[in-house]
Amino acid sequence: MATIYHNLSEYDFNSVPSAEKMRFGIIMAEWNDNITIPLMEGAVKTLKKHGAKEENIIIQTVPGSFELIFGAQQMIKSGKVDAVIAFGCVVRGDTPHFDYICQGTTQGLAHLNTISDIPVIYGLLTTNNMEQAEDRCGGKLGNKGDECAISAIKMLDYIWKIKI
Ligand code: DLZ
Repeated sequence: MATIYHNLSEYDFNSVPSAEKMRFGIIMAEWNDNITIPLMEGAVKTLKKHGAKEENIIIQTVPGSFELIFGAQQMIKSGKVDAVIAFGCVVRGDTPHFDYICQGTTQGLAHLNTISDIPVIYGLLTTNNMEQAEDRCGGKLGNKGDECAISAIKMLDYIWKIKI
């Protein structure tokens, strides 16, 4: 979580393993794409900064955050990626819809993590307003896309190490 004490883009560069041999799938929701595009761009930039190759980063879109679950599942099934990063942004509205989408998407992505061997990184922003989302996609609290990219690299490194 981003706070005034924690910027989403700050991390210890030297603690991050090389991503040179890693393959990433990024899936992003079209809803609120003023937020999800910067999240995706932040992730791509950070993955490349740590050695990921352009040809090893697949990017796909789905209509809304709720579809991230199915989209991520299909990416896993494709066998073309080692990790999936899912980006969405749900902004609270006047009805309980916000809660259903947030809970459904979160539970769906969590479930994928338990049933497959591929880590699914949680890049869903759930905010009370658009300003809070802007703060977290390259604004004053950094970019959650950066944080997700680092998590993806570290989880793959973790898996590859315990398989040895
Ligand atoms: C319907 C809907 C609403 C109201 N709000 C959002 C949102 O803030 N962010 C988002 O990513 N998607 C939203 N959606 C769309 C749903 O995620 C989904 O695409 C539709 O309910 C169709 O399944």
